[in-house]
Amino acid sequence: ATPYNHRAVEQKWRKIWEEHPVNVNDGKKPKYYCLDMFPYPSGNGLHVGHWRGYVISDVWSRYKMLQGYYLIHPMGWDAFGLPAENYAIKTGQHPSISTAKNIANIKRQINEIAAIYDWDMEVNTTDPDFYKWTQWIFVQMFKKGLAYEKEFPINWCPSCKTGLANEEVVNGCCERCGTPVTKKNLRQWMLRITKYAERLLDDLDKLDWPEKVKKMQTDWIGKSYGAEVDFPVEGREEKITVYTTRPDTLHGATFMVLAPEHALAKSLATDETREAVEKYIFDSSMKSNVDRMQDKEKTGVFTGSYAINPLNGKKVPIWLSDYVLADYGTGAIMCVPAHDDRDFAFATKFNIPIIQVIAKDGKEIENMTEAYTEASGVMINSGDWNGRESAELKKEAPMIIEKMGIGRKTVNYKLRDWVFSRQRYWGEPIPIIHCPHCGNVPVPEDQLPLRLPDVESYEPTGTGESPLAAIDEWVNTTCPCCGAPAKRETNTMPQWAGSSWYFLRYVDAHNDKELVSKEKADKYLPVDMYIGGVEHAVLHLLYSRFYTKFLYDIGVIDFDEPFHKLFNQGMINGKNGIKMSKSKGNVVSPDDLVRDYGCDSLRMYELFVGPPELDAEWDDRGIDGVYRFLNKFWSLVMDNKDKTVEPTKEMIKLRHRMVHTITQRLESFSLNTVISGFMEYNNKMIELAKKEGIDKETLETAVILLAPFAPHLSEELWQQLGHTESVFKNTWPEHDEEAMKDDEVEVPVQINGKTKIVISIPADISKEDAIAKGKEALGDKLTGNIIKEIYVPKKIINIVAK
Ligand code: ANZ
Ligand code: ZN
Repeated sequence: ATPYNHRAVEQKWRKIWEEHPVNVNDGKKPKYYCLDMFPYPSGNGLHVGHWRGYVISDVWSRYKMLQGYYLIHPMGWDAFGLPAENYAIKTGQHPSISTAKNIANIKRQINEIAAIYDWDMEVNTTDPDFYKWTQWIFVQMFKKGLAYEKEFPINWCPSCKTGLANEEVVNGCCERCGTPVTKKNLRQWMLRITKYAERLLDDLDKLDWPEKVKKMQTDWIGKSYGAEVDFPVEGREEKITVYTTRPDTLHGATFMVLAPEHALAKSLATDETREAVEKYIFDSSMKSNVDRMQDKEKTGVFTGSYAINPLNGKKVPIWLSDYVLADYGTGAIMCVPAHDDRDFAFATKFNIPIIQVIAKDGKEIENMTEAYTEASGVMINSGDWNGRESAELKKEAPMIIEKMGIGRKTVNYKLRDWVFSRQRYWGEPIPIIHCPHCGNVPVPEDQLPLRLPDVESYEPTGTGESPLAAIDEWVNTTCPCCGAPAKRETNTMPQWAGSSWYFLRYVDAHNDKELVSKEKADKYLPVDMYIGGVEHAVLHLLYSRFYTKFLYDIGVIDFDEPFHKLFNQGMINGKNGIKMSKSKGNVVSPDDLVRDYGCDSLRMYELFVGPPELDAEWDDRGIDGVYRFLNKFWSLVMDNKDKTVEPTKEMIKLRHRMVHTITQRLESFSLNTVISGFMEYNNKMIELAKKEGIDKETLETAVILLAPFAPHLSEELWQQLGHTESVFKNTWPEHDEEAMKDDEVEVPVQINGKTKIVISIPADISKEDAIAKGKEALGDKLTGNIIKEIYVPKKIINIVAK
């Protein structure tokens, strides 16, 4: 028969699919929306690691198609952002030109995967027809009071020369370039994501997401329950309010610490402390939050003032220290060194008394060497709270404090409002006009998109203004409200803006009246399965959920969670587990592998390298094994397709077992074992074909099962089996439990040729198992030394003994 020629087969079917798409919407099928995290079109193209996620999503998509769904499987480009802009700075080429080039190349590479993307749905975040709606959403948020301006010290990357959101700071460094982040006082646009904190937290319950990702979001939102307590300041009118999650320890508060930025910080200084206090405040202003939170030698300064513990009237010194953050809680804390690690370190360093208020194992510790941080044990040194359980009191104390009028019960979130402006060029202009009379006025909706103008120089100014600020004719405009001369906002949006809602646009990508029509949104949204890297567990996924909830609230869509199910694939690394990157010189390009082995082999090898949710190391040589499998399967089908073989029980059993195994592994996303399953069953089929032949239905079933994985080869073999329609017009095979069962046969068990008992055993049982069952049935009838054991398959078990 004709040998497998991957090039000819793949070329042939690409062409046929182009002319006759296999994923058609007949208006009757239910929809299934399978989404890939869309790529950033960088100049480096795709490597085999990028393929992995796209292959996984395509296999899943084709499987869903075979289950009878109309598939929504779009692709687009997340194309604003720093790399394109940095490239423009280096080469003087407009980012739109390099971006278009990169997109063309990556699109070519993506097409090599043979994923059934619907390119009619393609979006590009830098396309004015797209970012018109990114700006429109911003205007709606502005109108609802969710977008606001604020001047405050933000995270600043001195290398990228732009402000960053908290989410973009990783271990104190810029997420993009790794430069340590500093602080800069800048006027910013902010999005009030904190207003959605509660819903973002609660609704995680609705989602079929990996627990790990849910936990990361939960921690990021960081809800905590506690109390605010008002401490009077000695000799002053004002009180200082602290936030604590451990009001049970109130009797153990021996000092108080304020963030250096606290409104009262400066004024608490006395003549003796003023110089030191002011110096400390200035030094702290230069440090980033992350630096301040990291575990290191505590620093601080005594203000010279005292607060009064409202519970027991004790005087406590007020310090400033940068381990207290200005923008969390109230920016002031009561310090209980006996029960908090940071307070303990601080008190030890500055010789502040430590008072234990919770007994550990029923005792007061003699010389504390570390804080006892658990809320478990009996209260001591705590006035009339003595003897109570700390865990209980922790819950009850907020109410007690409230009743006493010295504080109140509160809830706090770690989540901060989202710093939404960037002082860079290559992003969506923020559609706001600053009018001296009317204040901030949004660009009227019928004037959107507000197009990004061309500039001569892309260089960030470093002054905290974007390069747009240098274009007078763009900046100077008139107020849409009163007509007075006014100025445009010159900051641009962060890269996350477009990716926060792009998945909604795909299903109505050409609509110039609405972001998405109600009709299409109802029919095709939300996303059923979202596939992408775990690195987006917080940023992108949190922002998308926020945008979706907002658009739900203003009636654009009628669901409030964007992604029902989420799958995170692991990374593919180069040899020795080193991340694939151009700079490391270990990038494997899919192009050569596709040429030498074919797309189908590479698709299957991408899955074969290991469990899809785990990182895997790439080794080109492994693809041979998959290639060999496809060749063997090809020959099996080609050699047997024209023989008329009546299906035997054996063949039927094998077919149902194969369907069962493959489906079960696919359903549980164990895609690597699906591939090894195919290899095993292929060998079994080959063996059977040699012995008694193989029936057509079994071959056909195997071809359908393989179709999501090796679509070209499956189409060809399906045709070779005599069909004229695409293999994807089939429905996914189902298995029958009964048919999977082994046949039982009755066999006599003999001792020295005399039948002692008759037992029932599986027809295809091994010799060893049959003998074992026979001996077991004989029990103590069997005596003497066993000389010989005989099993004539399906006929007789005979034990010869003396
Ligand atoms: C007294 C106390 C006693 C505390 C004790 C802890 C243990 P989470 O869970 O993170 O909300 N805190 C409050 N505001 C702070 C700020 N702006 N910067 C740094 N630390 C701050 O933790 C809240 C706890 O962290 C609060 O409870 C407070 O210290 C501290 F045995 O108050 B605690
Ligand atoms: Zn005006």
